[in-house]
This record gives sequence, structure tokens and C-alpha cells, in this order.
Amino acid sequence: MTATGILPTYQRFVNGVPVPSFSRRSFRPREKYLILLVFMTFGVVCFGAFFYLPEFSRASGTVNSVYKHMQKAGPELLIPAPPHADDVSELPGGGKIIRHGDLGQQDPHRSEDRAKLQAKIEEAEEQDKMRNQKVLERPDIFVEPVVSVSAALKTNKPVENVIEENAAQKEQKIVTIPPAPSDRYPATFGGEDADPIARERRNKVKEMMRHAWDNYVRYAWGKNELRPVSKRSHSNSVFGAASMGATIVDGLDTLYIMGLHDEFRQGRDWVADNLDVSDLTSDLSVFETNIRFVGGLLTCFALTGDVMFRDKAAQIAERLLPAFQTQTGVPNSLVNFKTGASKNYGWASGGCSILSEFGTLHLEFSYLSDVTGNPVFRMKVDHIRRVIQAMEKPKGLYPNYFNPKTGKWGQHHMSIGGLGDSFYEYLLKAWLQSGREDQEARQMYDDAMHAIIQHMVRVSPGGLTYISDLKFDRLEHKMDHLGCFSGGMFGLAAHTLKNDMSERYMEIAEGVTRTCHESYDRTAAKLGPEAFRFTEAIEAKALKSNEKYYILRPEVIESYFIMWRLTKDQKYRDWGWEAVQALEKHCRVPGGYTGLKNVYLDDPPKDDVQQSFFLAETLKYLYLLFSDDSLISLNEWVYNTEAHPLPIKGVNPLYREQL
Ligand code: DMJ
Repeated sequence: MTATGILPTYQRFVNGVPVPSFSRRSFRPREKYLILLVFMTFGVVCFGAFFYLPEFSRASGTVNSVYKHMQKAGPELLIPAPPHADDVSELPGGGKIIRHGDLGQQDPHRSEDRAKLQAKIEEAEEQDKMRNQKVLERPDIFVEPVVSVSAALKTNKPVENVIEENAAQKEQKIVTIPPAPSDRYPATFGGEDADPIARERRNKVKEMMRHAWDNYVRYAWGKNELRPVSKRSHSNSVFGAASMGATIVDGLDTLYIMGLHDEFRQGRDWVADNLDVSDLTSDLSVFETNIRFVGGLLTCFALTGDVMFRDKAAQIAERLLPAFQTQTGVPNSLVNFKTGASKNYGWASGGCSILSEFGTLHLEFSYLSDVTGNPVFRMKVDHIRRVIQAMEKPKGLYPNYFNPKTGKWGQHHMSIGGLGDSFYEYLLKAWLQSGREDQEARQMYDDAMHAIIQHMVRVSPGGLTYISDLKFDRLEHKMDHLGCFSGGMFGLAAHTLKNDMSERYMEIAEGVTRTCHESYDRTAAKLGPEAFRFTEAIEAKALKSNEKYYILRPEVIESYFIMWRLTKDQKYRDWGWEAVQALEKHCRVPGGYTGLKNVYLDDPPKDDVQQSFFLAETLKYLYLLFSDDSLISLNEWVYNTEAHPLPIKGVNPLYREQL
């Protein structure tokens, strides 16, 4: 025997030829120990290698993952089988076979080890759960349509009872969608209409959304907006040249509602990885940032439960807070995200804040406080409410300008259009959003509408109802396209509370929506102008060249949508379809959708801008117009002024309040 290395060799040679050594029957004790040692080392190495397999390479959750994997190889591989009771089989004809288990005779170390490992697995599972929740928490959603308010009203029950009954019914209807393997978001909730024509039209709108989105992705991804004719980004938008992805954030919930989940995911990942406002050096509009970014992100949070959206919304809203540091606490219009310096526009009645801007924060800020548990946002908007409520109102009306330093109104211009519009909308909707708890808001709304009806609502000689502007006690017989949202607003007010105003509200809702449709119908393009007038010579038509453009605005279609849901009058769907055809004819270009410079020309020149609100609002309202009522039901959701639906407190389980 010669030792040639660590291990001794017993190779024998016969005539110089190696011969197998099986002739010897057994090993010597020293050899046995060595072989045992080799096998044990090999076993330990193999076991350890599991932890370096690629799918286990992420440190956290490893114990659990490896355990699960090994379970597949055999349940007893990692954890010894639990002590089992005696196995008893019945014999045909009576009698039993008893196989004795190991209960009562188990090794105490074995069960101790088992308990420790089980505890580790449970801990890892818990960590896994928390990690997943951070990214995506699966929400419960309603899968059955809920009775609409309008349908329920036909039962002649008081609206409150109907709402309560609906809420009670809904509680029983919550169903959790089972997890999909690769997609943890819930499926979009159908909303297919029974009418085949409506379904076809809805598909058309979805295709329009794809066209708008795909071209934005192709030519302006990450930038704010798209120039669809020149196929590049639009650096002159309300958010300037910064890459804030305004179209992504504004369009995301529309993608989600339409069931365009791949596109939604693409946008969601961009938001998660790139939306960072901490380095923005520009002055941004508090109002626009709130309605498009904070509102859009909060809706995505409500719909999906993905807390990334909530946290981004909170980060952005925090950057808006320095704008509230004024003498009165009413915020300035612009804030610098880097320095926190804020200011007002010079043109706004000598540096005033604007009613429609500081009055359009309430829905988003209240909701943000509820879902983050941080009261600061709600405190800010409650404070604005107190300041404004305490002001003396000329003829009961709210002027468009308020000086945040002196606490006085600026010029006495009143309007349901630009500079005033969404302030009124948010009074009504704050009441709705609160589950009708915020009575003060509803009272302020009714008081304001009372004054507006008395001083600003008029009917033209041709029988068209419109809401005129009021400037220094003089009516300016003109309506902005922006003011056309008010058809839907009056309708919603009428249907959500029966009081001595509700009948009149409904008349105005129908009248204004019809007038706004006329403003479309009286153009060559069949799309409405930015403003239209009522004079002796014309009705519902623009006069000045700077009133003749159409920038893909949503307000008229918004009213069609709300009025359709409230009345089920087919004309609203027909009018919406007219708008789709006109958009396709004049605004669609190979690179997306463009606005028009003059709607009175047969072939209107294009402005080469695809506004982010076209995706957020115009296409969303069109899609919902051709959906059934269960999709983002008016009973459960309240739309912010950028058409981002926010859940109604106490009614919609997707409210997701931090308690
Ligand atoms: C949107 O940004 C919002 O609807 C806002 O309230 C005013 N109008 C634009 C779209 O026209």
C-alpha cells in the first residue's frame, strides 16, 4: 500500500494492470469515518446551494422561498413530518387496522427544531406580506352594478333613503377578486352597456385613447405633452418644459378604467421610477398641480391600492404647502418647488389669488389627509373655507379675485366660466365626497347658486339658457366653454338633494347642456369655440377671433355624461357621438389628436397640441357615456375637476382611510 495523497489508495495492480478492488468485502473503521465525512460535507454544500439559486438570490424572504421550493420536492424534506396520530382504517365488514403513529414517543429536539423553523417561516411570510402590501394591496371591488340614483329615484323614495339602501346593499356585494398570477391589480370592472351600439361606440373611444397614448409614448414619453403634428414634445404646457410626465399622470386612471392594463403598467412604472419633484426649479401652478397630479395619483391609489401612488401624491402636495404661507392662509397661485417661494400672477387684479384656483383644492386635500393620516392638508383647505365664508359677498356672489395679503376681494368679476368655475363645483362635491356630512359646503353651494340664478342665468330670445359673466354690475352676455361643465353640476345638485331649488336646478341643467350643444352645432367643425356670445345678431357663437379655438376641452362632454346618467335621455349619447365623429374628422392626425384654431372654418388649422386633459377628461367622459352606470358609479365616486374619480366616504370601500 502506498499513500499517494490525502486519501490512502488501495489500488492493486496485476501484471501492471489496475484491478477493481471489489474483492475486499468491507472498509476499515478509519476509512468509514473518512467516507462519512465526505458525504456529510457534500450534503451541507448541496443544501447551501439552494440559497444561491437565482430566484432565491434576493436576501429577504429567503427562508420562506426556499422552504416553499423544497416543499415541492417532498413535504418531509425540510421539516420532519408532524407527529401523527394513529392511522386507523376501517375494514369491510367491521374491524379496524391500526398503524401506530409517533405521538407520545417523539424526540423532544425534533419538535423543538420544527417549532423554530416554523416560526422563521411565519416571520418570513409576514415580511413577504408586508413587502407586497407596500407595492400593491389588493382592493375589494364591487362586481355587481349598484342601482343608480336616477333609477332609484323612480321608486319615489326620498334620495337619502335610496342612498342608504344602496350603501347597505353594497356591503353585501363586496367580492374579492382572486389574485392573478402576474397581475396583482384587480380587473377593470366591465361596464359594458346592454345596447350593442353603445358598446361599439365605447370600443371606438377606447381605440382613440390608444391612439393618443401610443403617440405620446412614441414621441414625447416622460415629457408633459405631445405635439401631434410635429411629433415631438410640447414644452410650452402649463407645466413648462420640465419632464413631469403630465400626460402619463393625467391619463393613467383613464387607461385603467378602459382596461388598458399594459399601458397602465407602463405609466405606473414611469411614475414609480421617474416622477420626482424634489429637483424642480420652476414655478408651478398650485391649482393645476393639484387637480392633475395630486388628483390623478389619488385616483390611481383608490382604484388599485398601490401605496406608491398615495405617497407620490403626498410628496407633491407637500411641495404645494409653502404657497399657503400668506397673511390670510389663502394660497398664492404659483409656488417654486425648490425654494418654496410663492407668488400671484401680475394680471390677476393686482396680484390676487383666483377663486377657481384656491377654491379647487378641497377634494384632493381632504382625501389626502384621510389616506395618509396627516391632518395638515385638510387643515389648509378648511381654513380657506372659513376665510371665504366669513367674507361679505356682493349680492351673495363670489368675485373671481381675492387678495391673500389684505383679505379683500379684487375686481368684482363673477363667472361660472374661467376663474370661477370649479370653486362652485367643489362646494357641491365636497358635500358629496364627505358622504353628505359636510352640510356647510352644501349650504354654501345652494346659497351661491341662488345668487347666480338670480343675477347671472339668462335665456336668449332664441330660447337658449346661458350663464352670463357679471362685471362691475354689468352682464357680459357670453359663456365660456369652461362654463359648460355647469350643466352636469346643476343636474347632480338636483338629483342628490330634493329641496325647493332642485326643480329649477334641473331646468338649468338641461337648458345649459342644450345651449352648449348648440355652440358645437353652430360651427363648421361641430366642435365648440372657447367662448360664445348672445347678442342681437348671434346666439351661442363666438364673436372675436380669440374665442374661436377648440383645444380638446371636455366640459360639454362632461355634461352629456352626467346628464345621460341622471336622465337616460338618448340625446346625450347622440350628442357625444357627434363629438366623437368631429374629433376623428378634424382633430385626429397620425401623431395623436390636435386642437383647432378656428372651429368656424371647414378645414380648421391645427394648433399642434395634445392637451393632457384630453386623455384625463374628454376621452374618459366619452367612454363612460357609452358604458353602463356601474362603471365608476355616481353613487360611489365623485369626479374631481380633472375627471379623476375620488371615492365617496362611508359608501365606497375603496376610500382606504387610515384609521
Ligand atoms: C381642466 O384642466 C379642468 O377641467 C379645469 O377645471 C379647467 N379646465 C381644464 C380643461 O378644459
